[in-house]
Amino acid sequence: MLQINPETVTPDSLRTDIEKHLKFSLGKDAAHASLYDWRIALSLTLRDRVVEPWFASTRQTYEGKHKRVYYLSMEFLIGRLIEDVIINLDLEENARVAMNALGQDYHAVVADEPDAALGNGGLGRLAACFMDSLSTLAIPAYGYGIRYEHGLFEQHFENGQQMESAEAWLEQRHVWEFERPEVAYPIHFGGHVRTENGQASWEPGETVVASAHDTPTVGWQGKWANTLRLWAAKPAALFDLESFNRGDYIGASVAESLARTISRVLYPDDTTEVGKELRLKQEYFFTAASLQDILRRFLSEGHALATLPDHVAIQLNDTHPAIAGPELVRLLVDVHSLEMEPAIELARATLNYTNHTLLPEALERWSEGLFSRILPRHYQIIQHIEAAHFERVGTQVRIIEDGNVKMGELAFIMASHVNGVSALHSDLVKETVFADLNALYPGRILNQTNGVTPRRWLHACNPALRRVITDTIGTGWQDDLERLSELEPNLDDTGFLDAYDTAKRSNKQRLAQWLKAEHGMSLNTDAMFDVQIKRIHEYKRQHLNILETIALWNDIRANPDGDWTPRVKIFGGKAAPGYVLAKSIIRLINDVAKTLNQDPVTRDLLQVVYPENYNVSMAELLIPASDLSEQISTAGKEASGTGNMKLSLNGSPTIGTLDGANVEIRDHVGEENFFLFGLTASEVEARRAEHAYARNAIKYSPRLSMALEQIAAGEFSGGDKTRYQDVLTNLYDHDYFLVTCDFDSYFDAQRRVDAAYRDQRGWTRKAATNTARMGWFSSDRTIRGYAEEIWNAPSVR
Ligand code: GPU
Repeated sequence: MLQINPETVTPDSLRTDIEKHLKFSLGKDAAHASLYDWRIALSLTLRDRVVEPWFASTRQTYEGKHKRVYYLSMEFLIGRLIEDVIINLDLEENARVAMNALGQDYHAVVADEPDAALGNGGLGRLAACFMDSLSTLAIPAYGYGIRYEHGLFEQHFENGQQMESAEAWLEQRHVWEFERPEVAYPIHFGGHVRTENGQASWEPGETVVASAHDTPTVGWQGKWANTLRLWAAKPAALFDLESFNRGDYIGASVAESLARTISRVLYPDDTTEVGKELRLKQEYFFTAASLQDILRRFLSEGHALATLPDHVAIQLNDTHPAIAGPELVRLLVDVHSLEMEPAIELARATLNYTNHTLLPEALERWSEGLFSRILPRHYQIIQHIEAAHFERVGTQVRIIEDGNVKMGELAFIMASHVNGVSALHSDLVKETVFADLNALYPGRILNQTNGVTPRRWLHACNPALRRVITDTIGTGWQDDLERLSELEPNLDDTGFLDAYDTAKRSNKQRLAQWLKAEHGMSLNTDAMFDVQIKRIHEYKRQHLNILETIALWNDIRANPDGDWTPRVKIFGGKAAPGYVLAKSIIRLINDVAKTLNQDPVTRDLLQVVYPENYNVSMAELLIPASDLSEQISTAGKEASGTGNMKLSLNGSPTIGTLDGANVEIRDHVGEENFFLFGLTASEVEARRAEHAYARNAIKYSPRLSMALEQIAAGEFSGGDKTRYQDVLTNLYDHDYFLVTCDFDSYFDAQRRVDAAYRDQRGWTRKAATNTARMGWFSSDRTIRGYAEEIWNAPSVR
């Protein structure tokens, strides 16, 4: 294990290197340097200090012949990297001093970095937290994904409506990566399969090149660093001169444009299926490149192919890389001449699959026509996999059915272990989507409850609370988060609670200042900050929240001098551009905000704010400032949630349903520190079977009826009675997510929150208890679970 040389990290040495980079890497002198120049110079200075631990880790893995973990994911939602590196190398203070000495504002420099938004939401952010934990735990690992030229779109509001524009993070120099032009693999598509003497060979129609870009991911205290390897698509030959000479000017650039398209843009769909040819090509592109790279590294160490699972564990992040099964078989059979059956078994022993949703619309399936046109050889191999599976279990759960290739079934059958992401979700995976396969392969499905990295989601984003914790229990909790339980004896200590409260207040001030400066919004910082931040989706039920807001507004207006608890409702999140109803919900929130915030009678008691373009960096400001965490999905629909963990950890009790990881959070923090409401997963199923359940719920809830009538009357839409027809029809006639049925229970829970918040000391105690009891939700614990129960890949330490 490498120890960082203390001489390379003093403020003076940092300053010297920043000046050197400014001059020699950027060609600027201090007098003419922009904020951007300073940021790049600081980043390069920091990056230099990651290289040694990175080399040392790689060397140690090779020398010790350690098993490697490969995490294949379409998304890595890493956000800004500068602070990650500063924190993990413990350089915060020295970097600040160095920048000050250079006349620069450290915070402004850090905030200049664009977010790397290479993901949509929870699934992508989980992958980023896992990379942090793998490095902190010194488990040799590679993350493999796509180097999208454009990350998740930027969101703007026009008249309250979501508008999207292309995100362009790579227009600025991406300093953290090292381009590896020598690491490049051909990736084929289309064509046909020729069979001669029983030997199949794939004669592809198109070829692009996958080119590697490596970002080191350094763990806590810089003791270990792994690699995030992202693939960019390049044309196989820059220009087809032969076509050009024949006069086929368009044909001459076809290969080039296909290549440029593949890694061009992240699909902006969260838990909904895409089903587009380009998406299939993206999935195959990065999976095939990663597997060639894995096999090359494995063979270079001189191992026999039969020992692959002893040295390699591959984790598939949802079904997006599920083509890894047939692709690995193809490499073993067509390239390395293994027989089909042992190749299937070897691939299966190496692969594992994580399921992240039960929503039927998210389960990937490809039409046989499309699939066999793009990947004809894989189509054949899947038929072999299906045959081997029938042979083994006798019954027929099919991979190819009704004209579709079903990626969930493929991933399951080709995995050693399948896991869900919370206890409830894993049980439901066994009982619902994979009930048949679970019976045929008992024991294959496991649970690994998600977690979050405490380095970014407490230490880095919440310095005020970090200090209170360290003053109370000392340091060391950052990589041993269960030590937060040592706060427990202080939960009745006035001095501790005062300090905790002061930290929360300063975080609320910090957020208010930022919202004022960046979004022109003014917040009452004495009010409760009630936060719902996540993708906009019917199952997450932002509309339940806004309906309750309208009902509360009505109650306050009816009795303005009542004993109200002032609140600011804060929303953040994007909708998939094609998700019409989610976009209506966004507009409704903005319309309600406009109406309420103008009401002189209520605006100090109830305010609604929805800053546009929610992203990781905004989350880092919102989460520490939150008082109440909204986790209000329809029970059975949220696989886990991870925002729920970040908010609770940062002292924001949850109002929520028994869904996903909420169940386990409530078990840990105690039911008195969690505001539970709503139907359970099994009650949801039963209620849906009842006749006219939504209309009945509306009829018997005067508050809900009134709120819906106000929307219908155009009260929030300048008299326009049709604007929210889609939302209303949905709730009256197709309320699949049971917003109407959970409304009263939610409204009552919110009033319990109001009462609890009025007891300020009692509330601070609840908030602090949440922090003290959330240690189990570190992604370090999650990764230990994967390492022991799935990968059999020990820490090198
Ligand atoms: N999730 Br599938 C996504 O963010 N995107 C997806 O495409 C799929 C799942 C989320 C789940 O909705 C969330 O409950 C979970 O916490 C997260 O994955 C990580 O497991």
